[in-house]
Amino acid sequence: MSRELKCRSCGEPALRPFLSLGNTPLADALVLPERVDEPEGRFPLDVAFCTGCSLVQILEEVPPEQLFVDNYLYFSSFSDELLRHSREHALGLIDQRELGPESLVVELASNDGYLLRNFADKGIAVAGVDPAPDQAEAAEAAGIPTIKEFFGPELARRMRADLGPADVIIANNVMAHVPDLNGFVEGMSLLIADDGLITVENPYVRELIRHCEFDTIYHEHFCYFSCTAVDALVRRHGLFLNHVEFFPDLHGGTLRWHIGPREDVSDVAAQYLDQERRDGLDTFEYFAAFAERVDRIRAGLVDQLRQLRGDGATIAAYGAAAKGSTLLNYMGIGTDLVDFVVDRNVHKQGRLMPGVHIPVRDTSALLEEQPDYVLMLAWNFKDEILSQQAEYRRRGGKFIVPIPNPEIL
Ligand code: DWN
Repeated sequence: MSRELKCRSCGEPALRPFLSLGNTPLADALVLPERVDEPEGRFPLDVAFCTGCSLVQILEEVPPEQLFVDNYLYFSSFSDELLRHSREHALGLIDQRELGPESLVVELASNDGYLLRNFADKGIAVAGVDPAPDQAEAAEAAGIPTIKEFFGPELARRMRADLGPADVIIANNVMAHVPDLNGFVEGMSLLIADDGLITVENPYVRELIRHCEFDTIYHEHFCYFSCTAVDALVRRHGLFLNHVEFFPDLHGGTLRWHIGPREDVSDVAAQYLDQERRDGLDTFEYFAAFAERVDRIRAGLVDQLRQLRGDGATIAAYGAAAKGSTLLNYMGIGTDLVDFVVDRNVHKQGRLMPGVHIPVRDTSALLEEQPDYVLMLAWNFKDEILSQQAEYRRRGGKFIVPIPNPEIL
């Protein structure tokens, strides 16, 4: 249900909508073929800017149990690039923080243990938190203790009492996914040690706007963060945004915010905050023209696919990604244009894309069927996928990268 227009962070009735992507199905709720005739939930996907604290957020609030517990199919370990990035992050923290057997590292949204295993392999005590049952089970099977609950102040207090304060808390691609944003941050402030470090990674809203990454908007992502919005959010809970790292190629442009209970703001963090003020990320005007740009992409891509199809070309897609679901549904791209989607995630194979019901197959289908074109829905892993599909391309197959402007490779 659409909630009263109050900001999820500061609580002010100061939200100004700037984009509507229509009523869309849940992006990760891939459909079992035998249930294709059952009604699929569709929810408004409208995005607003808070003129009080600069947080960009969607207006609809789908219950997190429906998003992340009932049949959540996302497993982090299906991307080599993400595994490499995570390992580098872990080894860097072990070195910089001089972590050892007496240390405690907690990851919020630990998924299948893809990141914490880098700490556990070094004998460092770890605790994962993830309510998604299948992912938590996979983590436990890999020897990563995982608490199958949503994180908040109450769980933070229990964890601190049972395990002690955390030397490091890692929260990658989760702070954007929590409806109770203040409860989540308060929980981190309760669990972190006085000299501890919290690292939070999320896509950077500046990159979403710059590269028109509208497809990264879906109901799992309640918020889309700038440094300005994160700074206001954490200070409300006695925490400080002390440093920022930028990863331009991860998920379309990701920031890693270094947050702690002691104020020690680096020059880099100060520069990000200052640059955002100069660029206007704390104003509605920065976001006002985005909808128009999104519609231009829609018109261009759909026309291009229709023209290729009309010329007799065969078209498939790569990546049964949540972003792919947003793009296909917003653009109305179905089996009239795309025959099938391929994906390495075995839990997604054999299902149908939400809403448009395009079948998902194993990536081997690209060589079996050799479609003329493949729409790259998981464009954020472009290099990894192009390298992996060198044989398909050698045989003359071409990829269409839809964002920021349709490009044929
Ligand atoms: O925030 C989130 C981001 C981080 O990941 C989650 N809420 C949901 C998820 O969003 P997504 O599904 O858009 O993420 P990905 O990781 O961009 O999806 C990529 C898809 O492509 C996955 O289904 C895995 C698949 N894949 C593949 O088939 N072959 C990925 C790679 C790299 C590959 O080589």
